[in-house]
Amino acid sequence: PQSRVLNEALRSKIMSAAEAAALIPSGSHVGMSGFTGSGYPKFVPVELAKRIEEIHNRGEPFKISVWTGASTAPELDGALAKVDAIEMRLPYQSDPNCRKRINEGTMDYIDIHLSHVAQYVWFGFLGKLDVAVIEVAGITEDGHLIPSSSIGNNKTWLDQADKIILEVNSWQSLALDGMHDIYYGTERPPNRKPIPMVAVADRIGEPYFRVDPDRIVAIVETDSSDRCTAFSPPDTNSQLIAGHIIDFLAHEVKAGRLPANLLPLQSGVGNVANAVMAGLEASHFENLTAYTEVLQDAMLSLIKCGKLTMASATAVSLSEEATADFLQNIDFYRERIILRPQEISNHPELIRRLGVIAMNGMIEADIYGNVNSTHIGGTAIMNGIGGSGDFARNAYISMFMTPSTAKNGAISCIVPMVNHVDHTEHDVQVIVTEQGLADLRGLSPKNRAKLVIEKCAHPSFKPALQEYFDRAMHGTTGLHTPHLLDEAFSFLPKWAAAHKAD
Ligand code: 0RQ
Repeated sequence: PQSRVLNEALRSKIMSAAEAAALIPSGSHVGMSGFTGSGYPKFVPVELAKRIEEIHNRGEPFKISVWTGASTAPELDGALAKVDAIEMRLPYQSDPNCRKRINEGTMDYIDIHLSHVAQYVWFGFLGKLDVAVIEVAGITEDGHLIPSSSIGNNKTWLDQADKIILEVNSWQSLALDGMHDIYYGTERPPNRKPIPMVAVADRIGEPYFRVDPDRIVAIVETDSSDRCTAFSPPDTNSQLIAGHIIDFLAHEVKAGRLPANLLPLQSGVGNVANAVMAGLEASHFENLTAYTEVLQDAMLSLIKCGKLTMASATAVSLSEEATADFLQNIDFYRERIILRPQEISNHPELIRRLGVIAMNGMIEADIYGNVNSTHIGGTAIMNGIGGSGDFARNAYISMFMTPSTAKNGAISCIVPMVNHVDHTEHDVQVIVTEQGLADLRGLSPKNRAKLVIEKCAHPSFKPALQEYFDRAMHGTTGLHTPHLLDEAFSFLPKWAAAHKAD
């Protein structure tokens, strides 16, 4: 196949993945591409893991810090975590090997709002970025980079890194060209200007990444598919959650608080979020738009059937089946999808201005509306906050959803007090489980508690939660947010026992 490195001068930098991996020294901060299993480098991290394992086998230390857009795949997080190559990881992961290392204490992890990452690097808060390893779909004759299936923090990594390694992946469609919108107008305070976007469809940037050719130290040609994780078909609980959300949205339209075609939708990661989008396809809503970070299968299907007219995201993260459809009909989708840097897809200014309706998954919520999206048992990380906080705090309406129980009904996902807080009661307006939907807007803490217990708790935990709340009403001095602090984390024996069993 013909090389996708069209720039003459850059061709001389083509080398093998092993040669490129050898250019990454121990102790480096390495910014890699990748967002929710798409657009991550697929060869260099694997070769780097091999090299690090050999070095470890000789008894010598070698670790790097890995910064990305969001989660990646077995070839990146998996390969490096397995050989204990990561000193520090940020800002999001969902890999089983990474998770294990973090929870056993052999890898450090900083869980950061996804919109903050790029600016933290520009501010110098995270130290110097030494190396960037970025997957692209091609290099143009004049040396510009055609982004691949995710953008994430790539613009910042390319601008900031001392050394740049590019993976040019011919699996990625060259017809992606034109789908991206890279905004180069972000400045540091005090020189920041308003971001000139007032509608989801606005293009405010350029189709390509600019890059300083002198800092490119290696180009590796690859041909390998994205992670393409399959979604499970919506189960009963997800369908019920979707149903409650759709009824709520219809009610908001009737009440005059939302236009008939709603406002731009944001949908989080995972099966439940995907099911809600699938539910919208069967609903009466039309002319919808999305301002989100990840475009999953059900959203693609909403575009295909014409219900979703425009979607902005930072990554397309599709199953194999949906990927085939995406690639086959890419000219159609290119007119309807814009991929942006994550600092723009998740920007508080834009989320607030556009009036985004945010829908994110959670691990648990408490009766007062605080949400835990990241921790199991208060101490172990699951994935990370991702973009949920960027959207929740700035949304027009912010919803969190979960089945009412986990682990085959042993654990209640509605608890007296969350054992880790990601989204405070101030950022959470609607809580949804398969049992029902609690609209917490305009309610005091005590009225929120009554509604969350009534609408969202599973019947097998409802009496215990109600009893906790009733006793708290008489057992504390502060009746603004009544709690029994010595019982708040362990009042349900089943819940406590199941956590211990984990
Ligand atoms: O674990 O598979 O081992 O049983 O948590 O739970 O029900 O499969 O839910 O896939 O929707 O994920 C919050 C993790 C939900 C996700 C979270 C266990 C449960 C299972 C997953 P098992 P489900 P989902 C934009 C938005 C943060 C990032 C975000 C997430 C596993 O939505 O990572 O929102 N969100 N980003 O058994 C013990 C409980 C539990 C529990 C669930 N109460 N106690 N275990 N589980 N509840 C996208 C990006 O930022 C990229």
